[in-house]
Amino acid sequence: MQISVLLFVVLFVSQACEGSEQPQSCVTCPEGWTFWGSACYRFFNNPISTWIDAEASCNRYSLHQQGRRLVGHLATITSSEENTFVLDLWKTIRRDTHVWLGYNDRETEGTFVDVEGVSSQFTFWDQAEPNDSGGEDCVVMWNSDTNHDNGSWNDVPCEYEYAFVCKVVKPINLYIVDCNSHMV
Ligand SMILES: [Ca+2]
Ligand SMILES: [Ca+2]
Ligand SMILES: [Ca+2]
Repeated sequence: MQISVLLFVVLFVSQACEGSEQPQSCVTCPEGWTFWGSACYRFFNNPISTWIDAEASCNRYSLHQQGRRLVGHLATITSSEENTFVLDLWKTIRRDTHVWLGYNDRETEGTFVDVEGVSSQFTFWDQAEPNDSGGEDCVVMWNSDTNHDNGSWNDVPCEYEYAFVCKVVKPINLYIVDCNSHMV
């Protein structure tokens, strides 16, 4: 675990920047991660995991910078554009039918929140979801014939094992570097 965290940090700071004239923001992500908005995203499906284990896996990736530790989490999605980005990225990698997102209603039935306890301003529930069918407290993006693979959301049992998508928020203003020196 220690090694993977260190590797992640090294990869972050070793990315080459575009252009070479002046110090600038680096907006690239480590190999295997994809930058969008102000975060890096990566899908995992080996092994597939329960919601809890998937979140723990995402937590292993973090960036230490200027006294702050930016920890990875299961991806939260706050806009239609972000949902489309995640869906498209997922489709380029593998056609899993379900992928864990960073929301659950384990604390208060019917109130879906992220690990910080915050509700998303954006939701994209599939028709008749969330339905807590038989006790469903964790959220997936799913592709099915009925939703025409549109990446809508469903609540499902947290102990099911699925692929998952991690997100490390990466404020650009924390990451101004001299691109010629490649030093933070
Ligand atoms: Ca419940
Ligand atoms: Ca529920
Ligand atoms: Ca459901």
